[in-house]
Amino acid sequence: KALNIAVVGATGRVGSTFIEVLQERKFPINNIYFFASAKSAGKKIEFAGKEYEVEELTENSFDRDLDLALFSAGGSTSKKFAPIAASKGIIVVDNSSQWRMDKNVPLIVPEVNFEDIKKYDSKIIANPNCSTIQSVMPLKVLDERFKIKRIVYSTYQAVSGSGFKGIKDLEEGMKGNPPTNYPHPIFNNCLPHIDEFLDNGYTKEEEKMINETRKILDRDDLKITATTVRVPVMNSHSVSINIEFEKPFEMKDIYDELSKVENLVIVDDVKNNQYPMAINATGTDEVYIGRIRRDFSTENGINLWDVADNIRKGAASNAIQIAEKIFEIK
Ligand code: 11C
Repeated sequence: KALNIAVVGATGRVGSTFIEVLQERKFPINNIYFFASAKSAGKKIEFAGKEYEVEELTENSFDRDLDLALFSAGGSTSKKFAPIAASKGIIVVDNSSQWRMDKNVPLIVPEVNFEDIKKYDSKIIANPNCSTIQSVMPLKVLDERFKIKRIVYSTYQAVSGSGFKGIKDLEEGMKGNPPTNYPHPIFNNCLPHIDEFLDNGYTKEEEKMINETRKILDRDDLKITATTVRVPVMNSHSVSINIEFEKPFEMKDIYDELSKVENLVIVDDVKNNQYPMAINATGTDEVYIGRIRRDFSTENGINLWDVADNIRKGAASNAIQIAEKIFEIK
């Protein structure tokens, strides 16, 4: 059945990728509507060879025959409007951080924990943070087999994670102009600072990675720490993941488990300089892992390097994959 869809935040960085990915994946659409703030209302969007006008999002926007709303317009918009859409029976897949840790809302990466959706009675489904999505892809199978004891995340995150304003700071920085989004230049620099600082010294991005990983793996007790860093890369996040297990393992078993995960691609041939890189991940929906090796500093540990397109698998594509599974498309 073809669906009636709303795209909320249609003119943003993720919104424009929703539009691309829906077309690429030939998502079955009957009617589609595009919403944004008053500032962007009236802009034109081309979709499947037809021109559409962006409408201002209001409380009445969902008073029409809709099956699905894809939201990526920030937390406060999702807070106000996602419950309005849900109250009208519309499935909302929300890319903001607003509902992720709500105990009544599932937080889903389809290849990892889609079945969790059945544990909730919620029309709102939360899409995790980009760096979390790509990081949990290899973790679930390893946790099931060897039981994870502790995780150390160190991220190398692209400027597209900050939307068009982050991209602009890097582009302008390359021309010698000062930043207007980040507190310091991002060109020729690394900023150990993503999102706001909390009183405990961590950033919100680090807190999201810790809390969301625990929820997706269903391991409230899991020890996790994270340092998240903005690097001068246009697109695709990279994450160094150090994992300690309760149980001993052979490296071959680690590879065997990882090779079972759908859409997780192992690129690990160091003799030929082959490992995952941001420039190769960009424009794809897979998550790439490599540099998989034993951590000799501890009893049962490994390190790996994990790369994905943060706007596609980290946001738009993951949300659309969730919708495909809910509506049993493909
Ligand atoms: C970044 N991870 O790269 C952020 C962007 O909670 O959805 C996504 C923020 C979020 O800056």
